[in-house]
Parts: sequence; C-alpha cells; structure tokens
Amino acid sequence: MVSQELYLCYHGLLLPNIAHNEESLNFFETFKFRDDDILAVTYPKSGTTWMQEMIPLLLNGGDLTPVESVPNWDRVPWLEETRIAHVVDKLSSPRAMVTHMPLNLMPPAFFSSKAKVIYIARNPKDVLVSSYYFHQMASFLDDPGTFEEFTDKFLAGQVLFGKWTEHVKSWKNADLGDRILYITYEELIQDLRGVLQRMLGFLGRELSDDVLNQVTEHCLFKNMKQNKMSNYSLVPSDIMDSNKSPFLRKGIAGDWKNHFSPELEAKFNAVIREEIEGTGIRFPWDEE
Ligand code: PPS
Repeated sequence: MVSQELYLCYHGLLLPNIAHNEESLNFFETFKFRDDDILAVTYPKSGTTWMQEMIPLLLNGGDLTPVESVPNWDRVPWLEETRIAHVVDKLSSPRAMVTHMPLNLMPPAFFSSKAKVIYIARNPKDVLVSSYYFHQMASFLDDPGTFEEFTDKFLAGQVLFGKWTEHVKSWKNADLGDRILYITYEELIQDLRGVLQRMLGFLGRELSDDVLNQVTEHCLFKNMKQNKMSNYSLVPSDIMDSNKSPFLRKGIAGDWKNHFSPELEAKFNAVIREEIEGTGIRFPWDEE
C-alpha cells in the first residue's frame, strides 16, 4: 500500500504530492511548446540532474554562471512540477526543461511542435538501486522496505512514474524523426565528452575544444557533487537527508552488482525481458 498523503495518482502513475498537484498537471497538459524548446526526458534516477547541468552549458557557450547561481529545479524545470509556473517566464530562449512523463501522456501541443527531445535511458537495475536509496533519504517518499520488497514494487510499477518498461517503450517507439536523440547514462559515464559533442551536434551548437573540455570537467560527478546548485544541499534535511544517502550518491554504472543476489537478478531479468520482448528495443546492458 502506498500512502495517499504522499502521492497522487495521475493516469495510473504515482507522483509525489510535494512537487505535483492538480494545478501543475493542468499547466503541463496545456503547456504552450515553442519550436525551439528542448526537453530532456528521463524515467526517474536515469540522469535528469546531469542533463540540468549539461544542457544550459551547451546552449550558453559554456558560461558557468547559471549552473553556479540557479538551483537545477529552476534552471531546467520539470514540465509537470509546481515550480515551473513560477519560473517559465524567466527562462531564456531556447528554453530547456525536463520531464519524467511517458510519451503517451505528453500534451497534444508537444506533438504539433518541433520541440527537440533528448531521451536518457539507464540500466533499470541501477535505476532501482538509485531509487532505493532516494526513498531512504527523501521524507516525501514511502519507506522502500527491504531491497527485495522494493524490487517487487518496481517490477509492478508501484513506484514513481510507473513501470520502467512502459516509459522506455513509449519513448523508444516515438515517431519523432530527427527531433529526438537517444543516449544512455552508461555512455555518459564511459565517454562524457563524446556524448556532449553528440548533443552539441543535435542542438546545432558548437564549442571550442577548450570550452568543451571545461564543460566536460564541470559535469564530472566529483565536481557536480560540490555544486550546491545541483546537489540538493539547498533542500532542508527534514525533506532530503543527505546523511542517510546523498542525492548525488555514487554516480557509477553497475552498482546493482553490489545489491542483487543471483536469484533476484534472474527474476528481475525475466520480468523485464518479457515486457520488452517483441519491441526490438536493445540496450548495451542486455548483454551483461
Ligand atoms: S531524479 O530524482 O529523477 O531527478 O534523479 P536523476 O538526477 O535522474 O538521477 C540521479 C542519479 O544520477 C546520478 N548523477 C550522476 N552520475 C554521474 N555523473 C554525474 N555528473 C551525475 N549527476 C547525477 C546520481 O548520482 C544518481 O545516481 P546514483 O546511482 O544514485 O548515484
């Protein structure tokens, strides 16, 4: 059972009350997209905060001022959260925003716009681990229980924004042509500079080698972890307690190996495989 005090249910998806309400969801549904808008789309814990750091730097020629002076949630706001109504008019063009919504819940105006999308996927086993610790540190989320119990909830989609497989299937099957760029968290870990370069090409921007090197350095986990505008240290500890687990926790690929028993891994893989089967969707981690 999940507490109604903590969550609201939106088209079957659980969203935390702390950041969503009827008004914010109405704002989302009637959002007026512009053709030059840029959206980073993620299932939770897949690299959202990383995108909120990278995209402004790629768009503004590597100027660190916004990422060092504006909190990530106001700098690149969530389309569906309450904050956006307060900051949307202050966003400079092209506007960069994030969303955790699956494609089927995107508002009609999104489909008739030319807004660009960067979709970031992450190994669902690492998503689960990251989310498990997030539930321990965030007082606005329910107690995750044991790791095994939380795994069952994750596989059943009784977690924020529903099933990982539904999210991935919706966006990977999106008929958006060259409006969408697909990247993975694991590619960012392996070759951050290379992916930043791909993102630049997609956004139609250029940076000198030196500036790209500086942006890459700034976006490394160890450096972003120190940025109080991005590490959630501005949030009071009774809401997010970094002593229990920091928001920027480990920042690696493969931490799931420290958490899954062979039995749990087999069960997890079987469920995910069955739900992805027949879609043609393949990820690098499928081979692990
Ligand atoms: S949320 O709550 O949905 O906005 O979370 P999200 O930002 O999508 O995901 C949080 C995880 O992303 C990791 N992260 C990074 N990893 C590597 N390098 C950088 N720069 C970086 N920035 C954020 C963050 O540490 C969380 O993953 P875990 O595995 O918990 O460390």
